[in-house]
Amino acid sequence: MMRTAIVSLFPELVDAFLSAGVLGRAVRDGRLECARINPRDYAQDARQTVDDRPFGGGAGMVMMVEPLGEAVRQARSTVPDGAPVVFLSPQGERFDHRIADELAALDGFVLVAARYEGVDERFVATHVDRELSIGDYVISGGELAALVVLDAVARLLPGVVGNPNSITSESHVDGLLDYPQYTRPETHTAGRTPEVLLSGDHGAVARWRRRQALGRTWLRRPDLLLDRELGEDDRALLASYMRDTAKAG
Ligand code: 9D3
Repeated sequence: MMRTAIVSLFPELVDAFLSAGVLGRAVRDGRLECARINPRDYAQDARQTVDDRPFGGGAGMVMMVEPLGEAVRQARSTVPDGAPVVFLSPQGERFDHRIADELAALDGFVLVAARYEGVDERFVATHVDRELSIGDYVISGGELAALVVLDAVARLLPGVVGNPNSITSESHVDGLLDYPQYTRPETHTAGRTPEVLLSGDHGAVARWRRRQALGRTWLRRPDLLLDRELGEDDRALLASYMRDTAKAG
């Protein structure tokens, strides 16, 4: 069982994702636990203030160190000793499959989602072990980012995604994009299903899929091929795809 916690001013946003689909089942099956902690509950004044104006001036508000820090202290009491505190922030290291693997190997962690224009840097200095971003664009708060991380990690936990093969052949696990998929009907005005998929020749299907995965990765995400060494079979499949693409192009 992995024990996590999310610190957020909008626990109801988190709840929706934790009750549906793969994450919901992981929680119901007892493979994942996620406590929700609201910094508002740790505000120090009667008005429950969690943000204030930035020293030095400027637009927007900054989350105060004390409510956030107390919320993290509470969150840490719900996860195993030594579990890291992960702060979702545009200044963080870019989240990817490798980091998801690292987090999935732990017995728990705390995710901190911020709102407003940022948090008091002293909170980061004293409570945060790791800072993660989900990409180079601006979103309105850390909740979506925390849920992206939690979803990607939960899928890697044993038993969470039913068929273990659907994990190993999945995009980015072996560093390639997915091959194209088809279901009924065989023929549609938008096109016919490739004959090989209807042939019943499992070896031919596997080779076609691998060739498509390699070819699409080469066309759409060549960066993914640059930092990996292809085996002899993969090189032949990709060369064949490239020849066909040159002919068709
Ligand atoms: C970068 C923009 N900031 C300076 C003008 C203000 C700001 C806007 C929105 C600061 C934080 C946020 C809220 N974003 C996150 O909390 C966040 C985030 C993101 O915006 N992009 C990618 N990954 C992440 S992780 C958390």
